[in-house]
Amino acid sequence: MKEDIKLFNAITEELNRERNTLEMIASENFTSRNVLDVVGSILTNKYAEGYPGKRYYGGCEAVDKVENIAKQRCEELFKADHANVQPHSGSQANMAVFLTFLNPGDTVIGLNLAHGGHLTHGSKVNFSGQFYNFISYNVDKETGLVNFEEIMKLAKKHKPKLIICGGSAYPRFIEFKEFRKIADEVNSYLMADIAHPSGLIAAGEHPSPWPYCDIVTSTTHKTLRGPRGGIILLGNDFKNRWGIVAPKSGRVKNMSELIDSSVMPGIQGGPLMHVIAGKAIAFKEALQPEFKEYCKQIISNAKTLALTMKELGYKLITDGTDTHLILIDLSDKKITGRLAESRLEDAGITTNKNMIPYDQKSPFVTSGIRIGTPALTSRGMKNQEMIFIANLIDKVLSNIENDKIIIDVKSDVKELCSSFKLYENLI
Ligand code: DSN
Repeated sequence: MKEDIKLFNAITEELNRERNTLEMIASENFTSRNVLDVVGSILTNKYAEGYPGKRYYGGCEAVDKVENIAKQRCEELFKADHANVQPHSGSQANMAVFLTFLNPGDTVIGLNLAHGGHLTHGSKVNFSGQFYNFISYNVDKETGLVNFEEIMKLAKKHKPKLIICGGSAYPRFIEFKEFRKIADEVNSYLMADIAHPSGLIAAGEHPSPWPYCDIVTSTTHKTLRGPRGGIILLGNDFKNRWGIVAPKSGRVKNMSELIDSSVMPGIQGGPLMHVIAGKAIAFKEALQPEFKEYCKQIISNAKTLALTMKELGYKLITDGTDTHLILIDLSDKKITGRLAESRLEDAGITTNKNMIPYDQKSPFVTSGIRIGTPALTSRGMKNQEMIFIANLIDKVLSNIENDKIIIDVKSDVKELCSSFKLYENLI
């Protein structure tokens, strides 16, 4: 590897960045060394289109075991009737669910991207918004909370085939039960995209989507702290609620087979067996009692960060958080999200600019930043560090043009990072 000096240097640069800066992007995390090792293993060599015992290639005996281990651990962790561990990403997981439940042009209701939803929940620039008739629901202008009256009205008017709950920048618990009431009222399938809180859900620190949701998708690399990838989970109550009726006419397989065939051959070819092995490790790690403690600390850290930012005079969407993420409204500070992201990065604090609900600015500029605590908590940081970090963030944002202060903050950040070692024996 060291012979490929350009690439080696780029990877080393990234390792140093991860070690010496505060990673506060709410959707990022640091996997364990075991996950890293397995994702870099020889499993990347193997083609294994199909599923264990039913592959289109020879030599799959060992990788069949890997996938079965991952699937069983995933089902145990999330108490699911069936898990598909092959989606390459959360977007692929969502695409496979749409292929299972919908025909092109069918109506779906999902949270507006600008209000905390996700690209694949109907954005016009995404396949979801182009293939299906997505109707977006907004959060309440005053509270920033999902407005169930509005969703009920939209559902009665548009009679969706599928309702989606969950998103990428919603700081509060997803209220699965309330969504179920609406889905029942209009006889719609209910899907939860738990990409952000899945680790918290696995740890019992966020309400469970069961028994309310029919189908659940997630990524594996956010609060769940696994490798980059996706999963699909089928609820135990699906059969009770819907019987054996296949969602799309002419397809009479049971639901688990339908989901599997939507993933492969529906939208993907060969699974990434090295990543599936990494998922298996992450699921096992998440089944340990320490993971529950970790998730409790993620939330406690986020609440401390939120409270301190509020005390420092910042407005938070929904006035706080129940989870790992906080959305800061900078509109009254006369700073754009873009400038805040850039100056915080200069100071060694990595965040992302983010639209706030009813934002007047474009997605490239924005009026907000999103911050989160999963990665810092993985490094071992606790509430005391969160108070210190909130003050550093404020120092940057209150002195946005002052290079001297930004350099001082960068040095404080580096010192803090040096007390919370990351990937010590790597390279
Ligand atoms: N891009 C992810 C996030 O940052 O939340 C969602 O896919």
